[in-house]
Amino acid sequence: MTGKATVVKNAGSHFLLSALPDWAPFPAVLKGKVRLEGSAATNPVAVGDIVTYEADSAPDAEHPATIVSILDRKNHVIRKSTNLSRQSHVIAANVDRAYVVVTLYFPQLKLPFLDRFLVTCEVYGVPATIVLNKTDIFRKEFPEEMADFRRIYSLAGYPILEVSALTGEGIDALREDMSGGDGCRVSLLCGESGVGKSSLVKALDPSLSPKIGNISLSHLQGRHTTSLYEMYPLSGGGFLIDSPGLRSFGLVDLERDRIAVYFPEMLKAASDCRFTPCTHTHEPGCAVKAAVEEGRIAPERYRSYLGMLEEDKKFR
Ligand SMILES: Nc1nc2c(ncn2[C@@H]2O[C@H](COP(=O)(O)OP(=O)(O)O)[C@@H](O)[C@H]2O)c(=O)[nH]1
Ligand SMILES: [Mg+2]
Ligand SMILES: [Zn+2]
Repeated sequence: MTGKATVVKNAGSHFLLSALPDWAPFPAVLKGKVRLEGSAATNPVAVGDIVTYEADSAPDAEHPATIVSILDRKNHVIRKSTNLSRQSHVIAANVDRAYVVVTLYFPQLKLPFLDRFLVTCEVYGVPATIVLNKTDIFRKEFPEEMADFRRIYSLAGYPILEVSALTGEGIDALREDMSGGDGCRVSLLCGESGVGKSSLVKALDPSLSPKIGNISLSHLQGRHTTSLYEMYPLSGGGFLIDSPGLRSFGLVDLERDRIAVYFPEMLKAASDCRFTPCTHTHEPGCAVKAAVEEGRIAPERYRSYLGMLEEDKKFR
C-alpha cells in the first residue's frame, strides 16, 4: 500500500508520520536519499514535511513504512549548525504560522530583537502573530506602553493577541487561533526565555505541558539534537512544532538592499520611492521616510531597520 502523510517526529533515521488532521502516528524509515517530488534534488526530511510512503501492511514498529518522496514545501525554517560551519539544517517545513511571544517588561522588551525575529519569519515565508503575554501586569501598570506597542505593530500589519497565562485572559482566543479554524494549522511558538512560553502551553493544553517548553537551551548547545524536533496535537485543534532551536531561531544572512523587503510596511511604501533601489536613508524622494514622518510607519520600526543596516555594515 502507499499513502501520503505528514512527518510529526524526526529522530534522525526514524520518523513518525500521521495523516493530518488525523492524529495516529506510525513509524517510518528512509531508505537512501529521498527525492523531492518532481525534481532531481534530494533533501533531508523535516518535521512538517508531507511525504509519500510505501508499506507492505499497516505500519508498526517492526514493519515501518518507507518514505518515498517529499512533496513541495510551501516554506521551511532552517538553523545554522554552529557559528563556524556554513552548514544549515532544515528543522521544520510547511509551517502555517509562528506565534512570537513577547512581554513589555519581565523580561524587558527589546524592539530590535523582536523586529529581527519578525524579519526572520518574513524571510522564511512564515506568517507571524505577536502574542503579548503577562497583560495582567501591563494592563494596570503600563497602559501607555501597551498602547504604544499596539500602535507600532498594528501599523506594521502584524496581528497581536493580548494574553495572560496567569489569569487566562485571551487564552481561548489564542487556542482558537492556533486551531486555524479548521483544526489543521501547524504552528511554532517562539520567543526569548522568560516570556511565558511554557506557561502558555500549560494554559492552552495542560496535557502537553510536561512535554513542551521545558528543555533548557544551554543543555543542548553543541549537541546534535535532531530527535527533539516534534509536532504535538493541541486539544483545541491544530498542531504545535516544538524544538529549543526554534524558540530563538537566529537571523538569516541578508543582502543589505534586501533588508527593507522584509519590513512589510516599508515594502509597501517603497514602490513610491523616486529611486530603485532605495536604501531609505539619504535618497531624495524616499516614500518610506515620508511615511515615517507622516506617522504611517512607526519610527521605532524604522530605527530597527537602520540598526540592521548599520550592523550589516560592520560585518562586511
Ligand atoms: N504575571 C505573569 N507571570 C507570568 C505569566 N506567564 C508566565 N509568567 C511567569 O514568567 C516566568 C517565566 O515563565 P515560563 O513559562 O517559564 O517562560 P518561558 O521561558 O518562555 O517558557 C515564570 O515565573 C512564570 O510564572 C503571566 O501571564 N503573567
Ligand atoms: Mg520554557
Ligand atoms: Zn526609499
